[in-house]
Amino acid sequence: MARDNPVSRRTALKLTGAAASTALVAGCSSGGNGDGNGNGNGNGESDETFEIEADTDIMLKANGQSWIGVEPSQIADVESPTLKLTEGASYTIGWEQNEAGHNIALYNDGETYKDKKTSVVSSTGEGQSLDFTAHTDIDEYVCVPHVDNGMKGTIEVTSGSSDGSSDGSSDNESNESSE
Ligand SMILES: [Cu+2]
Repeated sequence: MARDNPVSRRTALKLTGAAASTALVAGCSSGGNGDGNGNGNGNGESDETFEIEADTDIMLKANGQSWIGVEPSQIADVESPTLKLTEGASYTIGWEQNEAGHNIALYNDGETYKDKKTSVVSSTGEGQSLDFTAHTDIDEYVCVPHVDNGMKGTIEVTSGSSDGSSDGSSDNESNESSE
């Protein structure tokens, strides 16, 4: 009977509207709400794209045969996060070397981009990283031995303003949340 009550129907509509706009706001700010965003429990890649500021150290760890984001905080615990970078900006990408048998490389169309790859490690260790300048030819970060098993993530490089300093004005607030 409660279903036929017009008041509760209107309340339901109002609630739905509120929920919808909350979702919109959350979508716009691209996951920067403090303590991580809880996906990444094992069912394939996230659809979300993470815009990474210039000069960021991007850190990953190996999880069997996939990558898990570690830093910056916006990618923490996300499985194989899609990284959106700005053309011409500098970045570092690395992994914690928490398992043996992996490396990290940047790919262009299935091949190593400008020799940007580390050697495959035979033990755990201190981590490996690559410094690079974002270029539209870069389309993936991978572990070469396990790329076919899913140990790869997408890199999207977008051209910023051509005079270099394009960061700082975009809408990525709040990745400085604690730890
Ligand atoms: Cu691997």
